[in-house]
Amino acid sequence: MSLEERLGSYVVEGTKEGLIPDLDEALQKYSALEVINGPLMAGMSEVGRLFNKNELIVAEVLQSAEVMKASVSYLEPFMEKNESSVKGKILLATVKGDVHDIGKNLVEIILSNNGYQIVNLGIKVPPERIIEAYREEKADAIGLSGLLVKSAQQMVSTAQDLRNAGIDVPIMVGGAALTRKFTKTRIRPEYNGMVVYAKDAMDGLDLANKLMD
Ligand code: B1M
Repeated sequence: MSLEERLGSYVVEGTKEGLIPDLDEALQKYSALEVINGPLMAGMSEVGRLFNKNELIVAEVLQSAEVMKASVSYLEPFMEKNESSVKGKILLATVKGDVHDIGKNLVEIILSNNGYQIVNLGIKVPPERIIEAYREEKADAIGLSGLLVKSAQQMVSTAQDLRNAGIDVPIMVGGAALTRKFTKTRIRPEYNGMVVYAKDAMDGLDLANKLMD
């Protein structure tokens, strides 16, 4: 198996045996983010495909998620850092009803390595908690993540609740359940401030830089 195939297979198999030496080898060829977005994400996509076909059970997907998380935290110190000044404070949350947090945590790493102060509210975060945190933290923007189809709808109601609470700072949304079109046609009309869709963590950084300019 090639190095790239091995890295994907650690995620698919949910095993960490041999992972670290292979991550070290990968860092000789690729940047930390390329390793995540390339072979590790390919492994995660395969996990999603197998899970869909009932060839993996939730417990196995959890093991895969553990390998992905361990890899991201091993790679984090190797990621580019640009900490010249604090560019803004962003609240991040996986929306109510959704436990998926690997993507959101990757967004946190990328943004905090690039000058943003992040308040990570965790998973299954109800709108009331986001509103409370916004008031406590006086954040410049709010980031919502969600991977389930029902999470896309949850983002619509979260945007409504934020609007009804008088909040209008920019909202950035992301996660596999969403599309640019859904964001534009379903979330944006429900909010008084700007709503932007990020397809991945780097896109999220570009958008945050534009929003905070
Ligand atoms: Co779940 N799960 N899962 N799961 N899981 C999916 C999402 C699914 C597509 C799998 C499938 O069926 N093929 C499916 C959703 C179906 C649907 O609604 N359409 C699914 C399901 C059904 C479920 C359960 C219902 C299963 C069950 O219990 N029967 C259950 C739901 C529980 C709940 O939330 N209430 C469940 C549970 C789990 C685990 C706990 C086992 C585990 C999560 C562990 C964890 O996150 N701590 C898990 C996993 C790992 C997955 C898959 C396999 C991988 C997700 C992942 O981590 N990807 C996933 C299938 C898939 O996506 N291929 C699946 C890697 C991550 C880096 O990517 O999060 O997309 P992602 O983030 C990307 C971008 O989306 C973007 O940036 C990141 C990349 O740079 N991004 C943002 C994300 N958030 C952003 C926010 C931003 C900006 C960009 O700004 C704020």
